[in-house]
Amino acid sequence: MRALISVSDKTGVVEFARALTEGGHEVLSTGGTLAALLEAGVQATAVSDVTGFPEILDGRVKTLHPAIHGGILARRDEGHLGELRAHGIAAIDLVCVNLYPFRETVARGVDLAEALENIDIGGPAMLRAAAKNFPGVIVLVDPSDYARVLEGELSIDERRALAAKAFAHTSSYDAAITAYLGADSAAHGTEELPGEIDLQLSRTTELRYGENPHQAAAVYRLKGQRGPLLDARVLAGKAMSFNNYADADAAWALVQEFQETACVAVKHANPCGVALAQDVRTAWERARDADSLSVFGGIVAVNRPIDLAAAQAMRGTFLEVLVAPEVSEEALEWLRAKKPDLRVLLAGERGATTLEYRPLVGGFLVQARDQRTWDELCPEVVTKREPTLEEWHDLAFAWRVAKHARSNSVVLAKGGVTVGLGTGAVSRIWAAERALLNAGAAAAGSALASEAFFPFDDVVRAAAAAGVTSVVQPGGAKRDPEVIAACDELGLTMIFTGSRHFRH
Ligand code: 93A
Repeated sequence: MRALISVSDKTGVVEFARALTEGGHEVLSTGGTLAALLEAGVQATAVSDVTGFPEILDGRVKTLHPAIHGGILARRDEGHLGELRAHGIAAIDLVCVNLYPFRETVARGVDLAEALENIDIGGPAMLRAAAKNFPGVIVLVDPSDYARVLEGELSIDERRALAAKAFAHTSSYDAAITAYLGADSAAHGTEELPGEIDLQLSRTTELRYGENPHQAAAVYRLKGQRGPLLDARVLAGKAMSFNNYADADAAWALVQEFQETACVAVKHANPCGVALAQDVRTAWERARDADSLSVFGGIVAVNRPIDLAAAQAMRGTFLEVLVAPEVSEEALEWLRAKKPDLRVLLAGERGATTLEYRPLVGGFLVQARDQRTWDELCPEVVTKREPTLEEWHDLAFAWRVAKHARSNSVVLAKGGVTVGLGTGAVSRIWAAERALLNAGAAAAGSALASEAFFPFDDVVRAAAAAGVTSVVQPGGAKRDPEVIAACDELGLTMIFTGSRHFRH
């Protein structure tokens, strides 16, 4: 067997290569890897001896050569192998590659030139080539898989699983590059904000009062702007209040995060129960039961039409507002008759508003809205244990909720429903303790999301003690290594998103 080894992370590579050569296999290697192997006394051939071409352009081109890619990509049939022979190319049966540490490099805050230098091109090309040809080639991207290869022959299913792992790796690598380049172009300075904002406001709706009865208030529209609440149609119920608008806006923004049928219950601008389900009635019931105490007087948003079954399931619960994309005629008739006070709203268009304004006495703070979604992130597993598929779903779900909760927020979720929420806390551990207390026994097996990083390992320790099994957070704290070590010690899996979502 001929193995090509080219790794940036050199963990375990000397032992692996030594075992291969002792087993009578040939090892080919690139500059740094070759040097490490030779220094450890392991026999290996330089890739440049195979290609007959030196590494050029500071290593930008080292393995990008037909002698390498032909050897990896040839089908193991007479036609392709004959073609290899005709060109004097030997087949490569194992590709062991891990990539330039792009994520780690940009996390250090390097300049663009250094970031670009750390975009690996040859590595992903070899990984993808080997993974495409997995029936004939073993592809290794993770040092923890080296041992298995040394144990003996791999089944076709095992090779296929390794190929899937390689593609997952290159895809997440590309996502990290995309996020970096995209984030860079979305200026971090204020250049993209206008120097002067002409706030042309027109009063659209009178309100009885503001947040409290002694405060005057009305709804104003920014000239030319649209919005789900600004343009909502009130189909039934009492007049909307100031707080109803604020909470319904928050509920609608959160429910829009989900493709699946979802229901969000909000109190005081914070989610108190969020759930996914097959149908809108069940989503409502699950969101309600997530915290049946807090939902009293709640503001509810769903992302599917309200049907009669869903409306009737709201019977026993006092609600202030219901926002939906549509309401069936019979549901509306029933709601008007049975819950005449409930404000039933059809949300308006989202509009193209990209800025948001926060009050500052005498002015506003202005910022670009936080429109980053889960799908744009490139989560990185930082613990020894990888999340299971269920954990991935719960982590993504909990993260979406945490993004819309007031900081500090910690969200626990399991099976597409929140089981505990700690929101608007002045310390992260208190947010976590609140969420864990809320969840009680339901914390067992749940996923925990935090909208900002953990300064200490206290949250993961408290979470693990309550039975939480997976964690998502941005990462980036000084003590990340301690937090990761605590997770490994406690059997938790944790992912870093690299993206913080404060909401004050
Ligand atoms: O600069 S590259 O994109 N061009 C290449 O042709 C190439 N071939 C392998 N980077 C390339 N690699 C990468 O070099 C591998 O993915 C690996 O991360 C690294 C190993 O380099 P060395 O053996 O010199 O430490």
